Amino acid sequence: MPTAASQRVIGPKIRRIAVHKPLFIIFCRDTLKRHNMKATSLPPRKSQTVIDQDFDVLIVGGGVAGLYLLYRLRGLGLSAVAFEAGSSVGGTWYWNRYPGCRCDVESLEYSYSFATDLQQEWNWPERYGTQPEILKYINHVTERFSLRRDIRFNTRITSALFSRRKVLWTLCTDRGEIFRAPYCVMATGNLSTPQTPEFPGLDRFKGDWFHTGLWPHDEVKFSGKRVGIIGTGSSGIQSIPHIAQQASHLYVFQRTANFSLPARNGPLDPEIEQRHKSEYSARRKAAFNTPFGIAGYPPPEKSALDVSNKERLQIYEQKWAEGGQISFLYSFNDLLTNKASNDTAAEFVRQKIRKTVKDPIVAELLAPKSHPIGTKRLILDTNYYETYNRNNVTLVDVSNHAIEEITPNGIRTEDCHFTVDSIVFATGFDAMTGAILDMDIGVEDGPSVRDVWEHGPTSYLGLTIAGFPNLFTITGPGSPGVKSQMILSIEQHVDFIADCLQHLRSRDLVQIEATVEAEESWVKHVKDVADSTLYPLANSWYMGVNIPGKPKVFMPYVGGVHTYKQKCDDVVANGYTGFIMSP
Ligand code: N01
Repeated sequence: MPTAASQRVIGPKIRRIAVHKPLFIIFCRDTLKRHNMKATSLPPRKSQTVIDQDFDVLIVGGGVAGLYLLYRLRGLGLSAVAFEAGSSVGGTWYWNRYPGCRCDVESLEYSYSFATDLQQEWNWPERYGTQPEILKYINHVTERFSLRRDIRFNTRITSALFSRRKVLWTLCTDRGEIFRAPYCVMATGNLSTPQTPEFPGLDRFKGDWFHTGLWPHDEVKFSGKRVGIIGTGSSGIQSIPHIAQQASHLYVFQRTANFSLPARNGPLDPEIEQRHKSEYSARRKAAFNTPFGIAGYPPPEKSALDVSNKERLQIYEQKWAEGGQISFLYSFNDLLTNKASNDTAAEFVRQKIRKTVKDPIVAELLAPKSHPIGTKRLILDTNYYETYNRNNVTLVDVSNHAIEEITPNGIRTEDCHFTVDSIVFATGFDAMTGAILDMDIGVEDGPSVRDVWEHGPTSYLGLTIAGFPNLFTITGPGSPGVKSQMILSIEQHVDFIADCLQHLRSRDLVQIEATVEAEESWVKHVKDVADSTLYPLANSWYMGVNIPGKPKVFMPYVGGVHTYKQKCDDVVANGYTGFIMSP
């Protein structure tokens, strides 16, 4: 339960209204019904408990974002509680435990910057952190700053309702509890709703099946087993070489070939680490002046079409040898905006695949042709293409012969049956909006987020949604989050929110809401920027097309971290332009 300190209120204008439990539950249900929200997601009446203590802020999510937000709010003397569906902290790094899971951003970048001692003391063993190593780091941060005590684990938020009259968010949990606070922050992550396609027959499959994004905590052994893996995005491409080493046979079901570059992972050179750490604060600052939020890559000045074939090839070869996706995309200044330039980089990678994979038919199937390179997440791998030279690995092309059903002992495509003992779904996520739309979020006598987002997500800066006061989304759609060094973007959003709450408190204001005009103009800007790039040419999760029925809208802001941060800073410097604040 919250401590006395945590019961402090944020502003003198907020009044706590005692709500009688039965009345409150009726209110909650009826309001949800009015807005056509799913009443079934409310917990059963008899088990519902009003948590009779008020908080200043309710946080949904105990991942990297929720943890830093707890830390910041505590520093401001605000009371907050975070709700986490998992049994511990870590968010994406808690759930994604599949073999080979590691970050595709370098360890020295992918960490918090808010505590100098922390970043100096923590040692990363490898150039790219493994999932266990990153989870260990997140747990370390949690203990170091005593954050665990303000997190309710194994608790999923099912609904959130705002009362304008009371200036109060009311959140219901799947454990039948109700929490209230004037502010609510969705720190729900962008890739936290795993997507398993509805193949007929899965319920009759006699073997084991797993989703990479919901991997068991106990070790999964594939030795001696015939395994089928469906999906060749980042999760599939990272896990395939590892599963292939164990399985008696691995069938890879590929619908779309993806571009992957060698990570060139290895032990972190202590000299590089030391140098990086000695420049940490300058590097972190400089990162905000870059498109992807990572410093150290000089911006390219030339177009891929402005150099000779020989020079272009030399540059690509050098980047290929270095490893890393930003480095590669920084070969030239127009790889993401000019199709002809992009084609040169795409063809370079296709040639590498053809040279690596011995069977020319398999190589051609693995060589991506459906989208410009970099318009889907550019993947980093270790020995991915080499894995197809093993005798125990078969690539099954399901682009023309789709998977029709799961049978009791295997996977049936339109033209063949594959007998397998285990199936791995590396089929991705309902990205960016899935976790938010899984909850019934609404405003009394107003629409729900589901209504407002029916044709695609809308937001002001990816931080707030017009019509939903005192609700914030961390790295939500319309922000550069997923197209950047995620932790940097998370810290920027958390700082924005914490500073905003402090601003309100210092002026005896309690309510903040984005204007419809500001939101419309931002949504248009996000779209215009995306349309000036090649991104919309790919059927990616950025566009929502991986989820049947999801509106096709390009969701992230791709104008770059530098442009975005400047915009946010200007909004604040000009007195929170685009927002209405009220007492
Ligand atoms: O998911 P994905 P992911 N039949 O959506 C296929 C981050 N991440 O979990 O392309 C057959 O990329 C689907 O095929 P298609 C990273 O941002 C980061 O791999 O739709 N196939 C695709 O091949 C990444 O982008 C890291 O035709 C089906 C695959 O499943 C994001 O998470 C590691 C199918 C899904 O690929 C998501 O990556 C892991 C069907 N019915 C993840 N349905 C690192 O930091 C889907 N597919 C390295």
